[in-house]
Amino acid sequence: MDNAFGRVIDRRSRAGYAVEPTAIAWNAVAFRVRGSRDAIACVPRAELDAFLDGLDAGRLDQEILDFLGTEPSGRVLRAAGQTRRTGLFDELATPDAIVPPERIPRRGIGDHGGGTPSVARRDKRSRGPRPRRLLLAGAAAATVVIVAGVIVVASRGDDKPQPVAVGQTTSTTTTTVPATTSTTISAVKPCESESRNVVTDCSFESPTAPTGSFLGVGPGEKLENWTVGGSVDLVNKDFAGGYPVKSGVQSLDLNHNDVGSIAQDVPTTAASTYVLTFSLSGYPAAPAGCSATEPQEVTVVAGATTKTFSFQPDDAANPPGAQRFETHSFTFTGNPGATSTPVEFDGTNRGCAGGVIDDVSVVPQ
Ligand SMILES: [Ca+2]
Repeated sequence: MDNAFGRVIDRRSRAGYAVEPTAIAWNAVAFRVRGSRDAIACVPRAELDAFLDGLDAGRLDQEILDFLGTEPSGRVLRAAGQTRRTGLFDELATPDAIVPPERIPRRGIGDHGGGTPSVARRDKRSRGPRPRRLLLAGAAAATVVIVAGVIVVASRGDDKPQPVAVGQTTSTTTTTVPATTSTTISAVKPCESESRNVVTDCSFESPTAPTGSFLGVGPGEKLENWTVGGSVDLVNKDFAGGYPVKSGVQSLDLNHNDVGSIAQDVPTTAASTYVLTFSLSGYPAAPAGCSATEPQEVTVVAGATTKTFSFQPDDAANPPGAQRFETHSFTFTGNPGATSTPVEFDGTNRGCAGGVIDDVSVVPQ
């Protein structure tokens, strides 16, 4: 990717230290700095390009190496209020510490690393030693490109929640696929190999979530051709030791920290019949480490047709994310008098996890 977000994702190795993102929010990015010791560099969105340019050009080397050369002194990044200027910290309290509170109405996936207790420990009024500020020449002129959304990335090794269920299904076709693990995920994306498929970004492979983690995308933001409502997560197949992904390396969880939805207009011929197909899975609630609910339900709207689907995860799966996918299909009619029809997926589970979908296709019947 050629935007700031793509630049953020890259791991950067410098002489004596390396930098990689550990948490990305719409307002700021927290980078893990690994050298003679670990540290955190927090960069507000408007200073991202200047920070990365300075990093790549070596202008920040001395300052960062000096910081790594000092003993940790309790400079903990624990609240969004600390993200307004680029700074160096000794540690990051929780993955979502940099997210403004209005973006986290309840515990979200980004919290997994710390679990509820650590979230409880997060106290925005806490005051510790001030962070070391990094001097960024030209920061004010830096861009505002952003990222494909209000993004929240969890750090590696986080847990992930989810649930699911037993439920009535109104699909006209339901196929149960054997349990999928990260080692058996298909590299072939069926939705992409179907040349008649009119859905763009059908396998949720872009933008790229960090390996072993996920990206949260916020309300009103675009996910390639999908428009996001609420908040959702693009999740890598290796998250939490293995996460439900049908094909490629990512799937979409219709809940980041509350219900989320995605929608796109697909080109259709008026009054023609189309078949919408997608695969549904979910993460069991118990190991989620957050307020996940079961079963997981997803409502799909295509033109004038609305269907609700439910998924019951295997609570005994090991790892918990080794879940099957169930493939559902139903028919709908292209918008009369129009050349496109809106297709929307709505997660309805509250808490911090929802239905997991992958491989969406819409083809003429
Ligand atoms: Ca995929």
